[in-house]
Amino acid sequence: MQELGRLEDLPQDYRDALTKLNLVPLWPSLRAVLPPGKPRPNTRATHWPYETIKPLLLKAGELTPIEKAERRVLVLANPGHGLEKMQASAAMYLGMQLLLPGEWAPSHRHTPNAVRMVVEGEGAWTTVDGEKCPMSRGDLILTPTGLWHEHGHDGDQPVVWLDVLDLPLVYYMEASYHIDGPRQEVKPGRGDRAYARGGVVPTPVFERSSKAYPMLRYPWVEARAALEALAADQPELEAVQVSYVNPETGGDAQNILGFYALMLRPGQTLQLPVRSPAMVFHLIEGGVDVKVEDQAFTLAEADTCCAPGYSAVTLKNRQSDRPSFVFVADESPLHRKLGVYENRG
Ligand code: GTQ
Repeated sequence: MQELGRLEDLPQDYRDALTKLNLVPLWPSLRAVLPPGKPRPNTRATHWPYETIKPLLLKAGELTPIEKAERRVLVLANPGHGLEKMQASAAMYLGMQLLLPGEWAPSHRHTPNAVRMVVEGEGAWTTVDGEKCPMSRGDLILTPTGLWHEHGHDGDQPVVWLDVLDLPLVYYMEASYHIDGPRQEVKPGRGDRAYARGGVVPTPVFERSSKAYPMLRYPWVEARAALEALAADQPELEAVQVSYVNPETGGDAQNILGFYALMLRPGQTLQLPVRSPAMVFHLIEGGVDVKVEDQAFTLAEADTCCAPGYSAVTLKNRQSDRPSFVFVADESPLHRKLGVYENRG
């Protein structure tokens, strides 16, 4: 590959003349912005063990009242991007959020899409667009772009959940903002009940729902049962995985990030294809070894890790007698829509 000229090769007066006119020579930076063969991601494979986060999150509960936080979150920041950027990957943001009994995180709406994966505790709820969604371990709750959402807690133990947002992308697009609102009135109707069974959807007098987001809560009991049924039906199937989809369209549940649940059979080792989108893994149940290129992590329950795009990822169930269950988030919908999606096998 041809060595290109460096900035230092140019006379200083020429460089100064360019700078004054807001001009930049391309060739000294060409290889950096178009590296050979594959991207050079800033995203680093990173592991955030829950046992290290939890005491600090509970401490935040003592140090900072909810009124002073609005959202009491410790952000899982990727050191490869710089911690202050608060990003797990190019497009994904991760945060662990704590809500204490009786607390309320007031209603707002914003342009980035969010989902919540409930980590522990019972009795909390998120009201999204007037629909009150109970939060139980492993449940996935969507708060898509523009929809009002607030969190409350009627239980007696701390509740923790993982927030996954496309905030870094929307912020980069200079399209990120929020609006505060009044407490929502809870409306009748629950998408998780109306769409409780796969394969059939509500069709009152032959009309289907035109809602962009007809289902806002995906109960873990249903996703887990779907994985168990799939594994039993197809004993030869290697990747026992389901996607969280919009039940009206069959398309991705949200526009930018994709969400999946994966079951690793007892003792199974699963090699994932090398694909362009970055990925996040959060362990719902079991114990899993994760290898990302030459880095290795052991995920305990409630641990989270990320892998950059274009990397070889292998997952291994550490349990030989029981399955393990992993929640996966990735940037596939974004890559596919933009036409840059790649699967290199
Ligand atoms: O719960 O609405 O982690 O607005 C970051 C921004 C959570 C939320 C985050 C948010 C929220």
